[in-house]
Amino acid sequence: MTSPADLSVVERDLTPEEEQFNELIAKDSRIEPRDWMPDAYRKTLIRQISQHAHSEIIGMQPESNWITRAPSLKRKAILMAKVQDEAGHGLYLYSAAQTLGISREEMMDQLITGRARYSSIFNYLTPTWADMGAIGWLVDGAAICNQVPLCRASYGPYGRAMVRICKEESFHQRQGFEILLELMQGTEAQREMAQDAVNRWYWPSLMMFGPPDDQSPNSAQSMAWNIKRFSNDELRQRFVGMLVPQAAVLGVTLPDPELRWNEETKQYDMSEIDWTEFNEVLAGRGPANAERLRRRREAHEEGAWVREAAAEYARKQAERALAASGAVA
Ligand code: FAQ
Repeated sequence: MTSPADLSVVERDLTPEEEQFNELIAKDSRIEPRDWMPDAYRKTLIRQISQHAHSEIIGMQPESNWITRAPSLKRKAILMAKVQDEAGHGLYLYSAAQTLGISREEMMDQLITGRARYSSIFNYLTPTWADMGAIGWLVDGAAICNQVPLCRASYGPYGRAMVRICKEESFHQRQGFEILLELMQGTEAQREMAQDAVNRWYWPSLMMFGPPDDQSPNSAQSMAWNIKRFSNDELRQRFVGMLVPQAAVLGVTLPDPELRWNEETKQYDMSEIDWTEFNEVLAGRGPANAERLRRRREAHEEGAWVREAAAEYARKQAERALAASGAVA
């Protein structure tokens, strides 16, 4: 019989490994790297985790752009720490993907040759300081909303990496909120700058949750495998519900004239998202796609000597360890 845990299995008797895998999923237990898993499960995880890792790495660029121009020493130190955190998230996630059998080199090659996806959100420009506030509040806010349920993802190394990542993302979200709050309590020009940044980042942050449910080819299977716990639209709704009271505290307006509470559905009604813009960004034609990849490629090339030096050091250490063990024996 076809199990709900593997929608791709046609009607036939399951192998003992498939039975065991399905049982673990049905019990909401974790799958660990040495456990048997269907190829499609492995592929889905490699796809999602590597895309996620690439997003963290490319996601350093829009903000690192402001490190040298942060308005005070305190802001500069906070921003540097945040950007470093994103690098760390990328590294945990690459490590989690490696446990599934893909190498770091292969993932990096997919990224720099433009064959890999990363989140659409990082292809937008950051022309003002208020963008640092909007990224923290909206982009990290959306990331938390999407990622807290991933702490319970069925694949152990992914779920465990997400626990630490989410703790750091909460700090990021608060620092963004605080930047906007300070600007909103400032001069008229600062308030305008904050509102303008919110206007530019609001819709792209809603697109981070992915296409609408009826156009999301991966959701059903990922939910059956307990990788995704909620659908793209469910999480998007939850995010908007979180933003409305926070926007009121900040004193900013969310740029959707149709946004209102619907007592019947118990959720917010909102305008249609411009999915043409989303598809354009995914096709590589967003405002900063080319720039982001160019910078990533350059950084990769400039870092070649570091990778070579580290590999050589590791080789020498291994050689010494071998010689030492030989000496003891
Ligand atoms: N951008 O069938 P679905 C961060 C693709 S947060 C680009 O719904 P799925 C923190 C999707 O890959 C950002 N592509 O796919 C930070 C699929 O393409 P494929 C990263 C998108 O996987 C903050 C196709 O559309 N977060 O980095 C997007 O079930 C500040 C069909 O879509 C994560 O990656 C998009 N927005 O659901 C860092 C979270 N949406 O592969 C720095 C983990 C969809 O079939 C500064 N990932 N696509 O060719 C997920 O939760 C899921 O993968 C979704 C997509 C929800 C993103």
